[in-house]
Amino acid sequence: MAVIISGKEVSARVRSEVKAECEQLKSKGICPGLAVIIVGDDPASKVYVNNKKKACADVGFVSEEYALPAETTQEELLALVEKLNHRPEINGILCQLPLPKHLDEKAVINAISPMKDVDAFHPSNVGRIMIGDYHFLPCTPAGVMEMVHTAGIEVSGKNCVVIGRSNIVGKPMAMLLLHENGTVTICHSKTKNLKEICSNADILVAAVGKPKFVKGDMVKEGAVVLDVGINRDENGKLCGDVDFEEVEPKASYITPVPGGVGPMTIAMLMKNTLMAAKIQNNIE
Ligand code: L34
Repeated sequence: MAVIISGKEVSARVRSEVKAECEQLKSKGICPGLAVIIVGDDPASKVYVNNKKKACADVGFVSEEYALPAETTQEELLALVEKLNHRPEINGILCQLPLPKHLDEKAVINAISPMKDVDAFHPSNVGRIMIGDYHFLPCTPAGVMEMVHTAGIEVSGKNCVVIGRSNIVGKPMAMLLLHENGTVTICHSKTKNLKEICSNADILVAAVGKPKFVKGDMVKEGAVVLDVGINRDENGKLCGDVDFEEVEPKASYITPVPGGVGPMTIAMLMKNTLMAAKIQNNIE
């Protein structure tokens, strides 16, 4: 029987902290502002962006949504980013990924001013994370770490296994675990004996993007299992990268999907936007 780490509860606490700090900033005449760009009509992206908008309203930020048609050109998108870079009342800029295929994600990420890059996807922010000298952490891995800290889980000296090596989750996730002195292994589609490596993990992070990929026989008794996936199963129901039914009885801690890492991603975005507003107004 595992302890279920509720992303709903932890994110509510983080958001209430952000809200309190936002009130203090407002008393100084500063109101954090976040611009969210979404291109096309991917239904999942729409849900996530809508959740971000609601979170902004909840903590007291101003948010602007730019819902652009799927046919938007690279030039139009870059022009919007450039305009937002220059607006002082906008502290954070986020372009929801994935973008339609004809658009160049890398170029868009590069165009966002690093100080407004609340996703921490810009190469200069990625480099800063690598050397441990950063302002922002990418929202999803930071959200996972926040859950780990809240549950009182010690990372130092533990065998940490991250399945998945994306720039957005897998790679920065491994780096954050390393910063806390975990012994980190990154697994991916070319990894041999994946099952054996996973079975040795004290802390297992699943960021594969495949429904119920992590089965009970891949998990050590008493392991901490952190599920970053959001997929739909054969019945169209939301599920993670972990087969919760099989894994939960073996784990000591586990995060659910939904109500796990997803809400944490949004809470950490609020935290980053608050930080961006403080830095841009020379507070702290
Ligand atoms: N630029 N693109 C950019 N930044 C990000 O941080 C993201 N991500 C990922 C996709 N693209 C991005 C998100 O926002 C994933 N993601 C995200 C955000 C919120 C939720 C899930 C993923 C979320 O709210 N999840 C809910 C369920 C939502 C539902 O009903 O479908 C949950 O409880 O997990």
